[in-house]
Amino acid sequence: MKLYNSIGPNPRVVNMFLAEKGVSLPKVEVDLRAGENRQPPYQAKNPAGQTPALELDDGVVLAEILPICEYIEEIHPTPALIGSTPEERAVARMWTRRVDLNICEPMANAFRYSEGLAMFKDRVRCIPQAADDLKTLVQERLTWLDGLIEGRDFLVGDRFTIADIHLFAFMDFGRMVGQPLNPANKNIGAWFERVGARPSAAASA
Ligand SMILES: N[C@@H](CCC(=O)N[C@@H](CS)C(=O)NCC(=O)O)C(=O)O
Repeated sequence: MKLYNSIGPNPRVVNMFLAEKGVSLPKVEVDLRAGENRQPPYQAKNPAGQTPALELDDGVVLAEILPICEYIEEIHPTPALIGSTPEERAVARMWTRRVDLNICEPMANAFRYSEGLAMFKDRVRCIPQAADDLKTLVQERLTWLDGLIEGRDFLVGDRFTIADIHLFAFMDFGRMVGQPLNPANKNIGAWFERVGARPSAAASA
């Protein structure tokens, strides 16, 4: 098994997930800036032309970070980062989907359409005029989340999960590329510090 890895928040999610599991995998570095991911032979492995991808020993290639993490959780169930019961897993998946759809995806698109435009304009359809609205939408959703996590250590109560990893990796990226944390969101600020202090955050940076 090997991980096609690169810079960027998506590979970081998988790397942080692996670090929390105490699992290390052979890695092949893909040069995103040079566009290696958008050409053969990498594109034959992941037709979406994105990283990361996990190649299994039988040659099957998994792309998309959430299925990759689900697979890792199944073969390395402890510590559970999705859950140990059907209910725990469903709750973690619910929060992961909330942060993905409401925050991570619009944040990534806002980056592609603004600070990342020079890199992305010839790769994907870019909508520069949407960038500011997407950034505002992300901040609105983070403020919504700030209220929801009042009194909690992590997104799913006192349990550290994939939802925390997903949101942390994107927010840590966003703050470096024109989407800073809003200091008024005190709960999110404290949560960000708490997750950032985990050894897996440094190990995956
Ligand atoms: N939905 C994909 C997103 C993957 C993605 O956007 N990866 C970025 C790196 S963070 C990438 O490959 N960017 C370069 C490009 O799209 O050319 C996933 O879940 O893995």
